[in-house]
Amino acid sequence: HPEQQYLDLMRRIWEEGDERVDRTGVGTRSVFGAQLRFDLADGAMPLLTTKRVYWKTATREFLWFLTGRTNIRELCAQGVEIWTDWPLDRYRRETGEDISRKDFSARIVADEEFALRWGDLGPVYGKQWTDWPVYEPAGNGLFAQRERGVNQVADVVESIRNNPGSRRHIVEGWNVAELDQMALPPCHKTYQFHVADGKLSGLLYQRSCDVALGLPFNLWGGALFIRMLAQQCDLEPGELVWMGGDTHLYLNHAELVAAQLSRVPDGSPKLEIARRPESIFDYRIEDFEVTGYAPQAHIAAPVAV
Ligand code: UFP
Repeated sequence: HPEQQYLDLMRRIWEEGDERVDRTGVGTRSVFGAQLRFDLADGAMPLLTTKRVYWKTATREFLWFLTGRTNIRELCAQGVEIWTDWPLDRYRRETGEDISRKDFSARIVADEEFALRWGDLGPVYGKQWTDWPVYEPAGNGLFAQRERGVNQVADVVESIRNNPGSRRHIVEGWNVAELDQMALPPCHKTYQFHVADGKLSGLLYQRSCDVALGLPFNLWGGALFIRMLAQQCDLEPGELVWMGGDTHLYLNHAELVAAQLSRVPDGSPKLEIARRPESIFDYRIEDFEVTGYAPQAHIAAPVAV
């Protein structure tokens, strides 16, 4: 079963990983450099069956990236709270107010001004993917920012369509000059695409990976990106190649690891895309349907912020 690769990676990290102090103070076991490969033929997706993964939440997040937005307001309005902890943390630090996450999220949705002030994550994925800033000489020895930046996603659609043999089909999140303005520097930082034999494959390079909580989402996102691009470019989906840099398990995920490693993968969930939208930016959540997904129970575990 393809999911066995994920479980083997989890076991290897837990049993052989180096124990390290990390930014969050929680501590991890970690290996450096890892690879997973998933065949996406016939609608197959790397959607874990040994625990329930909220693929719709991951899809909503992905569609939000494509809007270019970086404020959590649109996510909170859809009940997606995966980014809420970062702005919440900052709000509590700067105001000293001990607001609950639920109340904070509700206020972000209800109050646009509040959202503008407190809900923005800085120039994270969506901004870099669709509007990477460009500076041009302004004629006076100075540089001015061009009104529109580079839309890497639109460009990659064009390059896959018009120049499939290119080795430069890349979408990059790691804008060195803006890292310090981001709530979290990109984890799934580089996507590269490759066309061969009528099939579109994608490689995702993730510099830092929480294998228990992040990776199930990131695999879904990587495969979803390939599926949408393949549909837009009239190609069949090929393979998702995932590569991890610092690939780790948090020490407080022991119960999740034990539970998940005792389970056996079963079934092969498939993703159907109901409609072919006008462009890569026109997908809606209703367009995505997963069939054959009967996962084992969700396993909760604490997120390290
Ligand atoms: N992380 C992921 N995937 C993501 C994401 C975060 O695994 O999509 F946004 C995890 C990796 C790491 C932490 O445990 O979040 C980021 O911390 P750092 O920036 O210190 O690597």
